Amino acid sequence: MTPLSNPPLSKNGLEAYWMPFTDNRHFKGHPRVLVAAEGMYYTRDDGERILDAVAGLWCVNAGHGRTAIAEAIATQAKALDYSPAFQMGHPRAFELAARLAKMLPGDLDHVFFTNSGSESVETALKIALAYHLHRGEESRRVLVGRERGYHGVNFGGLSVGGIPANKEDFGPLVAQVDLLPHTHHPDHNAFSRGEPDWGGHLAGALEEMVEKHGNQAIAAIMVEPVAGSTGVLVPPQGYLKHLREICDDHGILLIFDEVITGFGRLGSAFACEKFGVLPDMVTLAKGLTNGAAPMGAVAVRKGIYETFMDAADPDPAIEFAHGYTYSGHPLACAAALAAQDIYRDEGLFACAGELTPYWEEAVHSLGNLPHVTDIRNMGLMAGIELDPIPERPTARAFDIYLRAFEKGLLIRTTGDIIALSPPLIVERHEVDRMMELLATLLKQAV
Ligand code: PXG
Repeated sequence: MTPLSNPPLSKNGLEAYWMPFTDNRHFKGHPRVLVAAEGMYYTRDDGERILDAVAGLWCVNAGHGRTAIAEAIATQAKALDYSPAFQMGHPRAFELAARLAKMLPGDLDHVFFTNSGSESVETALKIALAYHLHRGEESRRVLVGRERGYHGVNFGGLSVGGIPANKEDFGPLVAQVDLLPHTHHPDHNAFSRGEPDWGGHLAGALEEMVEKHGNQAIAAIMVEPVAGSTGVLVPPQGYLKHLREICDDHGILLIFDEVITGFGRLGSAFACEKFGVLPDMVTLAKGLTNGAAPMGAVAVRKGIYETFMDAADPDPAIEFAHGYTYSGHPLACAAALAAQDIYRDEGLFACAGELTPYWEEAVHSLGNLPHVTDIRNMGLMAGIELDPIPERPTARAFDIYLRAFEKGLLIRTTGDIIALSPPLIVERHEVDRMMELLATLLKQAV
């Protein structure tokens, strides 16, 4: 792609934009600006190319600058720019929902559209609460999440999320929430490859929660199959199956937040297939459109959809009082359909699976470098944990992030953990380059 011609940004020109999850004051003194992207690379405003080791923000699974997606968006914009989302439809939204329903396992066969992962999370939590109400179990109001879970930034997702720093300025949040313990215990599972063999029993904490809150109190539990944002925490062997069993025993809905793991990240279309566990709902976003348009989705099992349909008045009545102006936006649907064609035609989910052993060897080759205290991986994801600089948590990893950007590598850091999740088109020589650069940076780390 040809970079657009961009007037250089003056310090003043940076000021008005209040940037999300960004140290605005530092950034505006040391801006990092991207102007183009193609394949595995971004181009910076100084013309230098940057190797993308995080698929943008875990979303550009088919690589950047996919012409077919760009053309699908343009064609759609010319034909039908916007269609009201309520009491009306357009063909692409039905086509995309049917396609996702076909891709998803089991009877996860109805799809509600949103515009982001955060909105998918809110939507799923609201479906869970209303579902129990419609079934006459109105006592089920408790929503369960997990420590170190990330479910976006809206109130429901923050409430079931397990990152204290994201919550502390905004309370009171949703009242009836409880959190399971996280599964990351380096004393037992450091340097695991794939699923750690220690920790499956931690799912049993859900059983204890049922006792604590009462038999018909918990509505749903939401977990990321592999926690992404808090540093790639892979579930211990048997953990997710165990959660499923406890949910079945106690009538609790199991929601997998697959905003990151959906669309091939683990070598299968969805993590629920990879782990052989069928959740009641799946939240999606990011790779749905290859990052090319904002879009999210919630897939629900047939019985959930039918419960809403059966519970509503026979006279004209809206079954679920929820939705967004841009639910199923035509441009987003066009982008998503084109992205799904690419994933299918290029067999990208299988490519990710085939490259996984190579990726695993490559990331674990960094294990003996200075400051590295743990490495874990699954599919094309990896977390590299560093010991923090005393009194300055996050500073060591963030310094590596800044120097990586200078040297032409895009990584992501969270706390003192480096997170990697390259586009699924990544090739071995690019994996090698990522590891060479990271090894050099780790050797020079402060
Ligand atoms: N659920 C999960 C599991 C996520 O990873 C969201 C919900 C929210 O999605 P939206 O589209 O509202 O941002 C996410 C988002 C990072 C990082 O580097 C991760 C996310 C977003 C931005 C950065 O860890 N995940």
